[in-house]
Amino acid sequence: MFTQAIVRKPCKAMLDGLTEADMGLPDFTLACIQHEDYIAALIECGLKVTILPSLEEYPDSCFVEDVALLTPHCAILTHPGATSRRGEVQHIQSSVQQFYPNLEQITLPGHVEAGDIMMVGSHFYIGLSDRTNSQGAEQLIAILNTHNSTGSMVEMSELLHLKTGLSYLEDNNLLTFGEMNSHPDFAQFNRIEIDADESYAANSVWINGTVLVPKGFPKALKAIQQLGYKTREIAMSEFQKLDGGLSCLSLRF
Ligand code: CIR
Repeated sequence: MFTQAIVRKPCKAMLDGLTEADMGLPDFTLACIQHEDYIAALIECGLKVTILPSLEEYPDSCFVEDVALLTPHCAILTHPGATSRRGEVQHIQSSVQQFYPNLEQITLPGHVEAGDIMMVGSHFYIGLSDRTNSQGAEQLIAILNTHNSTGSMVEMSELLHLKTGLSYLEDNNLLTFGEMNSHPDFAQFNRIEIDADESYAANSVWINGTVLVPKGFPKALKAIQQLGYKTREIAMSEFQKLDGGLSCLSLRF
C-alpha cells in the first residue's frame, strides 16, 4: 500500500521541456488543470499529497519521478542522464528527507533517472537507456542490496524510459509495449500487450488497487478493467507532448 505522494506543479517554462514527441507545444493553462486532476486522483486513491511549487529554472521539473527512487526500505536521489535535469535533484532533497532522514545518492560516472526503474515487490528492474547507464545501475543495485532489496539491469534500445513501455499492476500483471512485449526478462509475468496506437497507455499506475490510466485509450482501459481493477482516467495531453507519462508526475511511497 502507498500512503504518500510528492508532486511538483508544472512551470511556464515547460514549453522548453525536452521532447521527441513532435506533438506541438503544451498549453500551460491546460497542463495546470490536468495536473490538478492528477492530484485529485492521487487523493482519491488514499494518498496524502505533498505539492511542491513550480520551478521555472527547470522546464521538466514537474516530472518528479525521475529524480528520486523511494522504496519501503530506502530513498535514493538519482543523477539524471539529461544534463538540463540534474539541478532538479537538489530541489527535491529536503522534501524527501522529511520522510526518509537517511538519503542515498547516485553519483558520477553513474546516471539514473527513476523512470527507468520498475518496482516488483522488493526487486527493482533498471532499464539501461540514454538516461540511465550501467555504472548508475550498479550503484543502485549495491545500495538496494544493503536495504533488503535486489535489482537487475534490463537491456533496452527503443524507449525513452523503461516505464515508457512497462507498468507493473501487481498480482503478476504487467502492461507491455513494443520491445517489452517479448523481452525475456519479463517472461514470468502475465503480459498484457498494449497496441502501438495506444502505446502511451503502457504507462499506467497502480495505486492501492486502482489503476490510473491516461484518458483516450479505450482498448487499454478495457484490458485493464478486464483484469478486475478499478480504473480512474486522467487527461494527460499536455504532458504527453513532453514525453511525460502518468508515473512521471509523482513519487509514490
Ligand atoms: C524528459 O525528457 O526528461 C521529460 N520531458 C519527460 C520525462 C518523463 N519521465 C518519465 O518517463 N519518467
